[in-house]
Amino acid sequence: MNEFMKKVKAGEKPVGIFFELASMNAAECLGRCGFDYMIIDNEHGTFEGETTVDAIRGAELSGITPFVRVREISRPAIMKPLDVGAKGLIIPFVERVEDIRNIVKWAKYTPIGNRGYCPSRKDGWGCDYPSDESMSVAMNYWNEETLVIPQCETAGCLSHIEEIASMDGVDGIFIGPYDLSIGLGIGGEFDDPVFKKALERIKTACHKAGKFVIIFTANPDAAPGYFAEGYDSVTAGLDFNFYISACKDAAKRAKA
Ligand code: 3PY
Ligand code: MG
Repeated sequence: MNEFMKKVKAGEKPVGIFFELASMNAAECLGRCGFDYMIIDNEHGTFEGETTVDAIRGAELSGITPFVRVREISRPAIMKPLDVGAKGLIIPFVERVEDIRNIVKWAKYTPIGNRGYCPSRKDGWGCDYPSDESMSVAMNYWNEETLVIPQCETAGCLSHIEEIASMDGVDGIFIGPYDLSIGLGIGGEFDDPVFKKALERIKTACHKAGKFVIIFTANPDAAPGYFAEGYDSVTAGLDFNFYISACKDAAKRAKA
């Protein structure tokens, strides 16, 4: 079973981080910091196909689960990170139920979707199949092993969240608070009751459908509060913020 899913099912409260720095040495360092997963950010970060696969290798080497946030809702943007070894996809800016139908079609093999089949890096170039019994055994294996996690961060997605969360092929939902607040016309006003009600609606929809829900915060100290409220996972920050603040602090202390 997918390592992240295993932890969610065991109630272990996995914590992740966005990986933006795009240095493969940084990927290896991040794997040694205690996070459960890192999200290689193809939306806001500087990654391309080749740098994404190297970051996945770095994550694998240091034992942290590699997720990829895709750049857009298109077949190549969704299929390629899975073929090179991502264990889950975060899909930004979903607005319609139709978007989810396409995402599932491209990310899950038949009978759930219609993902294109080819041996690739994900299965050791065809040498590491979980079973040599049949293609359908392999397809079922990968459908479970690679998670589809659309972001709820638009008013459109929020208005259909009950339907979206219950769709076959959607493993969980990732809340993007920045964009969701903008979409609700209250950018950055995270204490606004409208925003809080939206979060509650998403969490309830996910749990009613038996799906997990992840929330992002830039502040790691907020994570325990989110776990207490019942979120299954928290993505607690962007790597460069920690890098900058630790380096600034080191320089300041050295010059004191
Ligand atoms: C958001 O808050 O909009 C996100 O996508 C988290 O990075
Ligand atoms: Mg966003």
